[in-house]
Amino acid sequence: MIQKRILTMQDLSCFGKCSISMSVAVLSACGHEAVALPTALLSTHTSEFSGYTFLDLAYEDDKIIEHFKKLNLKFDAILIGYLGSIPLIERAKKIVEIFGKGAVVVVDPAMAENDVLYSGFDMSYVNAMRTLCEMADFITPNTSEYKLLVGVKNARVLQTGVEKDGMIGIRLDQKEWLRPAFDGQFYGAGDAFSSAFTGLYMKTGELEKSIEGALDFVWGNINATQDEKEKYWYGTKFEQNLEFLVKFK
Ligand code: PXL
Repeated sequence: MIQKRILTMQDLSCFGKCSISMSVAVLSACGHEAVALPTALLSTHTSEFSGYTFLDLAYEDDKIIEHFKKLNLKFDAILIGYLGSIPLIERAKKIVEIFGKGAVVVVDPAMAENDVLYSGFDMSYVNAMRTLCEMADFITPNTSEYKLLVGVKNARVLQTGVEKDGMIGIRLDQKEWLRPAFDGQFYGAGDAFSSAFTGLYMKTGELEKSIEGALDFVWGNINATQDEKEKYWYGTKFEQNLEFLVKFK
């Protein structure tokens, strides 16, 4: 297998099984070289935790981008996840402008859940996110984010968390892939999907197979977590399921 180099740009939430720490693990399990560009440093993710710290790294990212430019780094894919501020959305757009040519660009517009914007976001964030999404090849909004992004042009839309008759899954155009749904909220499932989809797509080059593989990975993570939901209320037990991605062909 030819190894691909994938830039993953999202926050580092120290505790919480999501974002960049999960993304590096997932992309590596798919066999790729993951280049981690943190957008913000938080003590935890922002869902259900209170008192979390948040350091915006936009100015540091400018210096990192300049250094990457000097090194003439090239990426086969760019995956953009949770950003955290409008200046960070601007940095993500800069990344796509500078390094996006010839790369597959995936944007997970992580900003809302259950029709509520994540803590700290407002409509100006949503509008800025729309302009970033128009620069992507693929976007992976959940149903709440999908509604905020109606009318976005250019990107192909992999809608996550699509629910139907006790089933849940992914929609692309008119096609759906569904699995039995679990009760409750599983944080980081969207992050796992966007990373696994990017990793598997760059591994196989096959769109539908990669969607299905990423969905199976996420479903397996949730299945492994549901019995210990009290203990792992903040994220999913994805680690022992990484093997699925290693073996995926
Ligand atoms: O899982 C999405 C996510 C990523 N990063 C941070 C978050 C969230 C969701 O709440 O708060 C910091």
